[in-house]
Amino acid sequence: MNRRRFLAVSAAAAASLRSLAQPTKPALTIHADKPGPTVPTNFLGLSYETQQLSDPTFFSPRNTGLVDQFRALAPNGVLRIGGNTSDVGWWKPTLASKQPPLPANVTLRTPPGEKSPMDLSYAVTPVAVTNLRAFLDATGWTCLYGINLGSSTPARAADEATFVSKTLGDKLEYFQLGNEADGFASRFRDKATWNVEAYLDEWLTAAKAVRAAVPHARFGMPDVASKTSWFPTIADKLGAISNRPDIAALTHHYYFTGPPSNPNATLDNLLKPNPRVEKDAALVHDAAQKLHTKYRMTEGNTCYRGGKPGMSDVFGAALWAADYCLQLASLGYSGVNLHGGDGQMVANSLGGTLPGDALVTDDPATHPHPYYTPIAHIGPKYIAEPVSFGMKFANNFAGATMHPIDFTTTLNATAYAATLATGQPIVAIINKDAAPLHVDLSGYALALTLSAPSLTSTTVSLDEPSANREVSTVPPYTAVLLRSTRP
Ligand code: BDP
Repeated sequence: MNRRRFLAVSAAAAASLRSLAQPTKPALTIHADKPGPTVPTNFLGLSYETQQLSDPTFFSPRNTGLVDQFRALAPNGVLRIGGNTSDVGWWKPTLASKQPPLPANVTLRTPPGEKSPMDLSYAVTPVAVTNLRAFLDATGWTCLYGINLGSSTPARAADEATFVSKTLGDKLEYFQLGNEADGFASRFRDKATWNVEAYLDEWLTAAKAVRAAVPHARFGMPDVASKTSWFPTIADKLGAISNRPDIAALTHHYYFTGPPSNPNATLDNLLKPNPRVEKDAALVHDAAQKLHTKYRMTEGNTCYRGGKPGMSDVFGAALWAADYCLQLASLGYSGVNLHGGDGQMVANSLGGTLPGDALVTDDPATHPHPYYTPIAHIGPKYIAEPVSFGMKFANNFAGATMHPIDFTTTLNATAYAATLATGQPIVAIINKDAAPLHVDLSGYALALTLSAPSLTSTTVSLDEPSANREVSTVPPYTAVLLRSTRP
């Protein structure tokens, strides 16, 4: 079965889920004879601001609390380094190096209420990259490395790429040049002339400079914030260039909603079926096919501008993350990176503040910063936040081959089916409804339950059952993983 057909079947399954012709009994049919996409073993990832590298002790094997959390989340995930701060960092190859002036193509703008982007600039040093390599070795993870395109030059990008490539070696999956270039007109470029063609010109010049210095360099691009409408043009224009730089993946971002003050940023909306996900998937899938490459969701989360307290940092976000990651897997994505990190770094990516702080009624210091981060840094400790439990649940599909399903229920629930590399069939059922979901799936036993005392709970459980048992009911607001008991 080709991917297009798989997407069509998935879309049909989603449509039937919302169907008004509601049957009395939910029905789940797994098309086990139809292999869909295989989920890469390094499907799961995290996204951090490049500015984390301004502190070389952060991504370091000595930062054992962080190392432990990465390892607990996934044995071989992908750390994406980028975000808004990647376009204001500068490469400082030696202690004596001075910050270079802004290149002539930059029209600096400061979004209202923010600090000027260049007031937030910082240096990336060789020691930070060397420590990053050791951190990747300690965690078993690899890296997508973001380099400044917004306020730098191709020659500087090539210099940094040379050191990064040499130092990270096979821990480097690929480079990304520029973060969310579809938004450059609000900070770095002339509004009148900035568009997908202008971006491609600049990107190609920088990517070719990097390739001249690092001949085997590979790239993820365009890393757009929201203009997935750029994909058809990118596929056409790059497709016509025979010696184009090696594109390892087409990449885009996705935040469910934002900013935190948006009244639509609610748990109720977060958990509803979301047609945007399939729309973006169809665009990136078609473009990737034309360029014979993969596609990855390299940065996203529940609510942009740092997340929303009470939505991004509670159990509802865990159910969202489990469902979203598995939906992307079923749609053929090669991976997903949810954004987070240290509060100050994400605040800097937003001009200096986290607007979610204004919505907190108790001491903001007791909350994770940013509010959506999968791994929080509170005091000296690194803490697994609800969203990371949903990711971990989804990661049980790493290495598996997805199957199309027909799932019909009157409730707000989703299901995903796959065959593990070992040949064992698995099914995830995510009940996002306030009512219990009755299931009739003989030959499957409970393997894992993702649950919490309530949707707004800040503590989450991911439990293995003590005894082998079939499941006839998925409780309200609960996700279960089932494994086939048939040999
Ligand atoms: C994205 C930026 C990232 C921000 C995030 C946010 O790439 O740097 O931290 O939004 O708004 O657009 O939370």
